[in-house]
Amino acid sequence: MIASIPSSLRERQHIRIRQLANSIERHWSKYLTLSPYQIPQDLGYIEGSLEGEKLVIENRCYQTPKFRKLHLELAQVGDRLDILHCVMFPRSNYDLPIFGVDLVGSQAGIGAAIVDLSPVNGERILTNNYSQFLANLPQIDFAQPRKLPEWGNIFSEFCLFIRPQNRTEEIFFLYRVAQFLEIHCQIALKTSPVVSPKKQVEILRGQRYYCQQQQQNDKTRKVLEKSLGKIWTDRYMTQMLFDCH
Ligand code: BLA
Repeated sequence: MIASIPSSLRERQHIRIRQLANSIERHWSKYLTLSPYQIPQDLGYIEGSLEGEKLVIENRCYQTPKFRKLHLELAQVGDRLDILHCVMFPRSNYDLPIFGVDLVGSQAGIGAAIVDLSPVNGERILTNNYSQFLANLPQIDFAQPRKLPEWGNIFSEFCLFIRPQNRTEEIFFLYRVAQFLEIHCQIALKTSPVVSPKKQVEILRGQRYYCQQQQQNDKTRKVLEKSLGKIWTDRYMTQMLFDCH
């Protein structure tokens, strides 16, 4: 079970971020056997304000028999930007995709909402069980789909990247994330380890590539650099957000 420590930051954040964080943790405690995860020193809770605006980051991490790291991060920049970032990294002896979600919101609304189950096996395609479930989800038409940046070649054909137009679309997005999580947790529970060492090497290489590409996200880097500086940002992006084992 996840200890119900009240998160001060969460209570101050955009309601959809709060709701999504709660939903992710509900799925994790319902389906997975969570153990503590050692967060690198000084990177669990961060406050920085080098150039003006204050940045606060709260991290929660767990591991399970099939996932080397479940990471939920909540961040706030001044009183203008709220961010939720979540990645589930499978252990490299499981042929499972990487679940990732990013929600960036302000008082004006949610500007970016992205969720995916990204394949990292040698072929970089989702296994049949995933693609069948995902293809069978009822279609939701969002008014403003967004274009992926170049480094986004890591995402699957089911990646959803939008700017929600209103409350209804925000709620539909959260609902879709819950469906992705539900599918992922249920398939992961039934998945057996990969025995072929060659396959494991391919999965590891796929996870490394995923991390390398994500580290190229200049929008994330810029937000962090402004408050933490270059050295901390580099350390944070390579050791906390997208570390590759
Ligand atoms: C975009 N991410 C962004 C944006 C900001 C951040 C400010 C721009 C929003 C916009 O264009 O409207 C900031 N995201 C952060 C920060 C953190 C964070 C500071 O996670 C953490 C401290 N990013 C991820 C994951 C995915 C992801 C897991 O961390 C996907 C699964 C995607 N974020 C992602 C993409 C964009 C984005 C694709 C758009 C980038 C672009 O348009 O160039």
